[in-house]
Amino acid sequence: MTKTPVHRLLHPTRLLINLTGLAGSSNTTGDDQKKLDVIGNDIFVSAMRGSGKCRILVSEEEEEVIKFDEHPNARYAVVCDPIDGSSNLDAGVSVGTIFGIFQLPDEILGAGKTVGPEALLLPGTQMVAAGFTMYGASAQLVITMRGGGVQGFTLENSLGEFILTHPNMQLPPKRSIYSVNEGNSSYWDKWCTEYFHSLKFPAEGKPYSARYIGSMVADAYRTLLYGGIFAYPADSKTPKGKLRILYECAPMAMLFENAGGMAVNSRMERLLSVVPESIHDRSGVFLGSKDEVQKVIDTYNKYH
Ligand code: P6P
Repeated sequence: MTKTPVHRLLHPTRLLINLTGLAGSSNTTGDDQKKLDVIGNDIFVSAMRGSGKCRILVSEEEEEVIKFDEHPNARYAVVCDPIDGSSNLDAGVSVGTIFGIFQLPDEILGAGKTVGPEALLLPGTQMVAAGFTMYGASAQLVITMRGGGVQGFTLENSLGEFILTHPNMQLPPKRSIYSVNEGNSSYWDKWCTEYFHSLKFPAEGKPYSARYIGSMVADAYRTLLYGGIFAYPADSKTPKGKLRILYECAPMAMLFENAGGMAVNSRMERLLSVVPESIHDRSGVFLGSKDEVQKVIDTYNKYH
């Protein structure tokens, strides 16, 4: 029997055919897991384990906290969405990995000490670093914040290295672009409906442009780059909101605040101050240019 040559087995088409589609399972928050969700999660878990620096890990794809008891003195806790936006994968839409890093208090570290999920029920202000990667058709990016500015790196394929292409990213204070899934508008609160209506039918000036990809990293990156506002409001369909506090809202809020923007929840509270009730807790989110988020707050305050 003739053996199939290796290059035929590894042919991109073959790999792609095998890697798209559903994995036949669902994650902790009920989303259908794509094959790349599972693979991305496995890669992230093994990378955190192998680093020797991570004590516990929260992943969107894992019901429970992952504890690396083999590293009892590791000082960091990591939260991540391994492949955010994966529901769009088969359509070739940019997806990415969102992560946040917390430093654990010394008193809970050391051999024999147990560290549980309660160690991560913290506000995003406690993070020491945050960032996301974006795997897009035009470029692969890493956007990070550690101790101050927001830095953007782009993969230079010929070198196989990430180059600092967007040093100290800063959002413009305003930009007439809004990004929200308008398919949910029948579920929005009255103040929220009025806010988006005011962008589309302004009393003066031109209407805003609408841009919505449905992949948070892609929508957030565009908003970080051009300005405007990204929103996923809590509404009558998702009273707590859809996006997860620990590994979607908080890391993005840290990046936007450090890039001169703002990030609030559906009660206009600073997103970075919100403490999750559980590791997969959710929140409404409005994040973007400072003046644009202030318009949301002003409209909300007319009703409360
Ligand atoms: P909808 C992707 O599934 C995700 O978690 C975020 O990346 C994205 O912003 C949001 O959900 C899109 O949700 O309901 O508009 O498809």
